[in-house]
Amino acid sequence: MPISEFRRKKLLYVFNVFFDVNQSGTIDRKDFELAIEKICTLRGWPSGTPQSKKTYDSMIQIWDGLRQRADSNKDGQVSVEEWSSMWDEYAKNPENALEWQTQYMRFMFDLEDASGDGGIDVDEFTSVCSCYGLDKSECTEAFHKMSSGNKEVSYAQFKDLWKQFFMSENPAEPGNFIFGKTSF
Ligand SMILES: [Ca+2]
Ligand SMILES: [Ca+2]
Repeated sequence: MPISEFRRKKLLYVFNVFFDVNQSGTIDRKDFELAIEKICTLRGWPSGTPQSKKTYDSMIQIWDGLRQRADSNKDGQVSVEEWSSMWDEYAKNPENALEWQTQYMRFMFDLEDASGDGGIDVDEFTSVCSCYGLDKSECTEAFHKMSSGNKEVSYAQFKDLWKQFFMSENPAEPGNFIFGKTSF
């Protein structure tokens, strides 16, 4: 069965905003290097600090995992088609997520939970999403929709919302908002 228009839009959005950082039309290592820079600048972690090294190591591991699984023609680039078919597989069986997918989910949660107290609040969420170029007021609205009006989102809740984002065909479900966009 082909991927529905709604799910395709969501996958393209994550591809364009969170992965293809230099907007070249494909994902490669350079995009990850740019994302690392963005994150370290946002957090104020100069290169050489343990936090910047940890960010670098996690992101490069995520890239290696993504590349190994999705870059089927081995050209060092992940295309929109390779990306979409990989997430379509995930949606069929999210309990069997690829290692990099789980690692990325955890990475994003830890990044957003800047205070490290185990919950993401609206300011934490908005600061990370806006560093990827998203509009702050839309991120704020997206947070309230994903948290269903609660002040914080825990990791257990985040995991469920994450799964919903990639699987849901229902635009009203809260998981659709975890990447800071309010409509697709
Ligand atoms: Ca790119
Ligand atoms: Ca927090």
